[in-house]
Amino acid sequence: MWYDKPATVWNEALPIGNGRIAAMVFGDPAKEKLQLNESSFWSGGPSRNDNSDGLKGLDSIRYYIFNGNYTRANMLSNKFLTAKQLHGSMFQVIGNLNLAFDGTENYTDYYRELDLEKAIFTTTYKVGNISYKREVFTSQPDQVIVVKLTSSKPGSLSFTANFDGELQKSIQALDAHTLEMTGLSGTHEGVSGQVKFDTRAKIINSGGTTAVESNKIRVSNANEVIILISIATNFVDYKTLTANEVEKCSNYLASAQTKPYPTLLKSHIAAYQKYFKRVNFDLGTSPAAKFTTDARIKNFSTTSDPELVSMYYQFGRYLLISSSQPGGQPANLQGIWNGSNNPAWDSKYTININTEMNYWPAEKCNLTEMHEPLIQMIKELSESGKETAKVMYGSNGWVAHHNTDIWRICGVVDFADAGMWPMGGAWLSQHLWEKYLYNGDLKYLESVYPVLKSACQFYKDFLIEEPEHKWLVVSPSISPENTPFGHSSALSAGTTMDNQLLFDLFTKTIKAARLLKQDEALTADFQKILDRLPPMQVGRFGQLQEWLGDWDNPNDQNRHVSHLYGLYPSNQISPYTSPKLFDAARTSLIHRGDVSTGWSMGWKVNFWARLLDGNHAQKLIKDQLTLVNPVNSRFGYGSGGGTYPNFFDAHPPFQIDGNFGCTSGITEMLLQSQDGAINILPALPDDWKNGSISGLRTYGGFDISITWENNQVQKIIIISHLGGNCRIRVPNEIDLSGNKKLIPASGDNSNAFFAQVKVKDPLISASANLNPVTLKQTFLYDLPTEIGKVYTLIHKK
Ligand code: FUC
Repeated sequence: MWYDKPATVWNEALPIGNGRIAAMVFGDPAKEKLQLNESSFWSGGPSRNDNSDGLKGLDSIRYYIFNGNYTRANMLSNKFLTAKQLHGSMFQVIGNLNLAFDGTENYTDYYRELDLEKAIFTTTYKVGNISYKREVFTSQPDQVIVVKLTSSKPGSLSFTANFDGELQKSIQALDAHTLEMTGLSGTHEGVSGQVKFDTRAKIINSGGTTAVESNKIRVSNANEVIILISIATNFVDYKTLTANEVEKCSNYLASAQTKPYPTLLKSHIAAYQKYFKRVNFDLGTSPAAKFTTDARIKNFSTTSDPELVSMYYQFGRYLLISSSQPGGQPANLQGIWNGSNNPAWDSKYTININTEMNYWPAEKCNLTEMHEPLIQMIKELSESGKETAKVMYGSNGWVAHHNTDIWRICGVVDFADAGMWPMGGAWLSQHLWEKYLYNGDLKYLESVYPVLKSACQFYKDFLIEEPEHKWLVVSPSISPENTPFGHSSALSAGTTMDNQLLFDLFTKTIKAARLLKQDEALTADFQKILDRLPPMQVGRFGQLQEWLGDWDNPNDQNRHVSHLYGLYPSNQISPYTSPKLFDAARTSLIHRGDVSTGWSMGWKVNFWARLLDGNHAQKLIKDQLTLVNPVNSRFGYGSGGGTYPNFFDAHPPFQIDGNFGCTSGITEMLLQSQDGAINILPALPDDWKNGSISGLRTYGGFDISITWENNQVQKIIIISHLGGNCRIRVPNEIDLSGNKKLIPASGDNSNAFFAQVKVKDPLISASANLNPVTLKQTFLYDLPTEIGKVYTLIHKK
């Protein structure tokens, strides 16, 4: 990624981070700015938001929903269920480190880049005939941000360094080499800010002098300067703020400053590349690639620039490695990069799609370690949400609604039509099982099983019988942030997504219990619940119904496509085992349209990949890679989504889920493993004629590398980490290398990680016209594998 101008606004600056600390770097020759974040710096402090009046209203709300008085149900939900005071805290800003350079106004030969292979920001420029260079990276092993300033002529580095920040309490120069800023997070919704931070910049110069100028440091005539930035807070965990931020901050610095720059650099690159290098992706290049990244985004819809897709894909992996590291906080709505103390949607965790989307690439893009902070957050929510379940609904188990934050709030936020969705825990819990399908690790499964079980226990108590079919349904609830056609409120019972989520939750929990040989009697109860969930329904327009009633409007272009959760990320809808649902899902998606908010388009790339339509998936990538004015940060809920010059996804405003969603979708176009086999190039667009991708991970622990030419698979390399049958579906016939024959697949796949789900047959409206599902020819093979062995498959001669 490179540019020929410095960033003038935030959406042009480039992100670096190590999962805990991060910066947006602007690269202005005269006035460098590093806008700093730390992942635990949130407003307020440990707090809860359960409305304890819940039980006073629950029965009436349910009564009004079943009797079609949605207005009344909505009013009572807001009164008895919505949080009274706390709607979530805000992820906030540490401040800026500013470097003002002397005599740099008239520079030439400007260049700015973010090297995704090494996770290093670099800018170079000339003043007169002196060349200057700045390199910036965030070290994970050393927990500091490192800046290196060099120039071609000794003695030509002169600048002033200072900190500023809206939430600062003190700024001072501790000595002629060390700046310090301390601060406290903001008070929000009546909870006083309790997160304290300490940040320090250590300026190490060779040649020249340094001096304190009030609370700044002045560097004069240096040959080379290294600046180490350390940040720490008093955060220990979501209940505890007792760490000593000053000690932590100075310890990181003390340890880093004992190491020479090349050592810091080397360990940074090694730690980053351990993850990044697992996947290589090549779609070829084109003349379009010689332009700056912002120009390429601008030209993308009118030129052929396949390399921009592979770069955007790797940028998604870069962002996940940089914003989500074991032991830290999960990536929030903006990952870890936020420049405002009152950010959009508080930059918190929206768990009715956005947080889950952040982690869609984790396993399949071979970044399983990056998934860990989310798994940890789910464990914490299961503790916090247990009290919510008791206090609000008198139920066992745990529940979370549509948002959470660093304090792991689980109540209903905002207002009922958005927040009254007791399914956040059910969706997040899918990640617990999903991870197991990739790693096959029973010890891991055992560690998360109590969370799955407790999630089921909540619904065991909370589900009620719906009067018409006697199905068990969730009520009150919504289909995230969408209102049925003609209804006065979004509130309803038994929405399609809720039913699909519960189908998955109970199915997976029962499977886990069996594998772990636990809870036989309880899982028998769970099975009875499973049997009484509503089936999916196909409505009068041939669409997959979003609600229990046939209330969809074919002109509804809401950004959420919640009822297609069953298509992606779940695997309840398959062209092979449920073609009618497959067709109905496609009809629903066509009704929803393409262009939307950033994350919605990212989701649709995954949908079209699952619908095996590579050209339509590519169309959505084009829609998403539409350049959005970096100054435009106003909320948009319809069209207007796209990509900022710095490759960040524009909802608008910036929201990182779109980046991760699209990275996931591109993977789904090339490789899928949810439908009984490993499907190679299931949705390859006609345009991506030649290419290769290596190191992707599938269910059952296989690493897959694919090379294709003229849209045909040439070579597949499979590394088997768990052994077992490897069933593969390919668009053309293949053989084992060394002239060995592959066996055509027969019967069910013996590999349990690939077991297909059996959903109930859908109910289909008498007015629905379904379209036939025609599929391209594919070839299906079985390859028995052994742990640790590598297998090479090649195009059949
Ligand atoms: C949900 C979405 C919005 C936005 C917000 C953070 O409310 O409906 O589009 O992504 O989360």
